[in-house]
Amino acid sequence: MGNMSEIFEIGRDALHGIENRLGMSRRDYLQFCATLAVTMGLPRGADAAVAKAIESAKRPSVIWLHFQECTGCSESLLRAEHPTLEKLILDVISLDYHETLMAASGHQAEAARKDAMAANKGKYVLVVEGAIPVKDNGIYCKIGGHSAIDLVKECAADAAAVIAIGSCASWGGMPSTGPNPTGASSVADVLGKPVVTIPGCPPNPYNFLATVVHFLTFGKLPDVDQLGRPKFAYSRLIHEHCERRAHFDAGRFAMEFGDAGHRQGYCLYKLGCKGPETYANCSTIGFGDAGENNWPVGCGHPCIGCSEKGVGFTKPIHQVATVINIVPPQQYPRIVEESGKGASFASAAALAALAGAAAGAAVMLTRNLGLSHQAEEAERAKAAGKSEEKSGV
Ligand code: FSX
Ligand code: SF4
Ligand code: F3S
Repeated sequence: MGNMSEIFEIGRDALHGIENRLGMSRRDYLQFCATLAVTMGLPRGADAAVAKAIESAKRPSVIWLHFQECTGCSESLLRAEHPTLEKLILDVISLDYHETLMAASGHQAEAARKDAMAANKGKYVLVVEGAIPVKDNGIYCKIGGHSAIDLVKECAADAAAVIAIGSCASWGGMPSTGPNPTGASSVADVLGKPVVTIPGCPPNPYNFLATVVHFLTFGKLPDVDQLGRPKFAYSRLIHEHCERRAHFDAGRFAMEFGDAGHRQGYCLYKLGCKGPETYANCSTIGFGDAGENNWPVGCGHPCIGCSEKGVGFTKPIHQVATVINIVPPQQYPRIVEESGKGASFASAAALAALAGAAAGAAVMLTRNLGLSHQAEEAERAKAAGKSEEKSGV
């Protein structure tokens, strides 16, 4: 924990208030604030500021719109395994309009949206979940008689901040998969201005919560990259922090689901893992508070790049990824020396390093991965031929 004196300045009464509100102990609450501060990449001591902000800041009014999507974003926030996450989300924001959660329907629901917008003009946060169909004047998604295009423009006009949650709202996501018959588009494209995006299908709830808490703590949204993604969560490739990375560097790959390599937790690159071209923190923070390794690759499935525009729902799931950034593998020790298996990744790295500069090495490595794959295929064909000979087929 960071700056204890600042934390105690928050005051016991205030913390008791939090304990009652959230039904969690002071220790758990402070630990939670520390986790959020770490998720945001904030320096030591910032957990105190986070705790103070959550305790004292007025809950921002949030208007949450749903368009073309599966509601997985809301589900992932509210069905989180961590019992306090849902409580905290509903405690730090005032969710004044959310079509799938509110009890009101029809005219009452419309009135709730208008009232919340009027009462919090210029101060509310607009969260958009789902893509917006723009083809044929937006007739493919209408709520209360209004097209998604009109609704998002109306609600964004007086918002203090707009957050696109999930890949659908961030860049079109699954509904925009070719041939994209409805013209599913991102919030930024429809509004014609950048917005904060939290892609992922669904995104990690902590990334949303950390973004909102940043807004509460510092009065502004976090720094974002050129795609509007908070840098604290999306500035690293999944591949950079993957627990299977050592296997990648050592050239040990699962070749088929259920084969020996797959069962031993080898790298899933050759099964199409898009970790090498997907920017997200899935490999470091995991999902659902259900323990370590609770993320796609941790569960044995290749990352499909669900958060990355141009990768998720665009590239075939089992097509091998483009390796766009390589930390020179010669920095990593070999794990195991296997002979007679064709060029390993590490030996390719050594050759590439001898051949020239790091950039050239990256190209060589990518190329040699293919060669390594071919060599392995040849080995397998040879082995299969031998066993056929043995069995007299
Ligand atoms: Fe679903 Fe959200 Fe995917 Fe989309 O998440 S989990 S289809 S990103 O908008 O509800
Ligand atoms: Fe992990 Fe995928 Fe990279 Fe392999 S390719 S190290 S499984 S992110
Ligand atoms: Fe999605 Fe890949 Fe993360 S599939 S959840 S970006 S590991």
